[in-house]
Amino acid sequence: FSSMNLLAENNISVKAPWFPKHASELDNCNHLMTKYEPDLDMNHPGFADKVYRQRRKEIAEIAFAYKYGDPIPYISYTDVEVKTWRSVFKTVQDLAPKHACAEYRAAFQKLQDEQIFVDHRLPQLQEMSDFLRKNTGFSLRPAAGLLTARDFLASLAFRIFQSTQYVRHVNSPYHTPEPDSIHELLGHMPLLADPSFAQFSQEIGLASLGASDEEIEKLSTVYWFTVEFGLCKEHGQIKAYGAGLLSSYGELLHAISDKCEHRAFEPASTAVQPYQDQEYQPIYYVAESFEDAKDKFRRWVSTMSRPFEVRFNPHTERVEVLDSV
Ligand code: NLE
Ligand code: FE2
Repeated sequence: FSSMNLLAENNISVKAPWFPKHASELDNCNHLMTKYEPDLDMNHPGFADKVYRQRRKEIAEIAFAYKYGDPIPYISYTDVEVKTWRSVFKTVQDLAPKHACAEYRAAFQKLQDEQIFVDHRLPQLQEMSDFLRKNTGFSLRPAAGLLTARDFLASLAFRIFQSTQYVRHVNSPYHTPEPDSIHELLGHMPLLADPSFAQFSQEIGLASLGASDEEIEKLSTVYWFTVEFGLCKEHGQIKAYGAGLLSSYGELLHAISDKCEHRAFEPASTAVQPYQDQEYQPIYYVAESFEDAKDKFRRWVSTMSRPFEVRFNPHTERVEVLDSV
């Protein structure tokens, strides 16, 4: 970095949108999208269920009150919530050996060995956070719901994953359009424990810091088609690594069927592919491997217009901004 200088905090030559420089500043990155809320959306399976809506409020309050450094509050899940967990957990246990990528299968096994993944209770976010920290340095903070792309991606730069803590409605266990703790736990957590995948996730996050709205849109689209709905090759076969597939029995089977289109992952074209988040995806992108996805992603990110570079210092949990011109 000899040709680069640390930028002063108020350097006027850089007109980038505000972004967090330290993990504690993620306390300001919790803006929600108002989509699919059980209170607002008549099609939400919880819309007519007062008890469910009250429960969602209670758990959301925990996330709103959370501050950097706090232990993640323990949730005592109800019998209905545990029943929902168990039915999804069983389908993943059945399908993952055949259809999930090797990195997922390995971490899933580890989580079972450590008794974090068992069918009779939901893992707590704090124990999951401890598990991730040991494996890849990722950790969790509770989120009240679907966050804006800018806030969500920023946290990844710090190897922090903002995770919901409420459970989907018992009437729709096998697919939900909104994130919930079952999606986070079964979909995201195993891969965040894989070093190569963790690195890829953090790189998307770092690329998002101070990016323009247009670039955020592209990065979140790449995130959507990789981290959420990605497929990859393994010994000539197509396997799932996307969290939205691994937490949804319905969509996983759809994604590997001939009812959808498979395209090769190319960041430049993937980034501009429109998508919807209500129903199963009609198009999935297939990566050769995480290593290959990272290489392609790095090459593509280097064509972005941001006039500075960032690097994460894990000792201080601080993002350092480097002038690259
Ligand atoms: N469709 C996923 C599931 O049912 O688990 C959730 C996707 C969240 C983006
Ligand atoms: Fe997700």
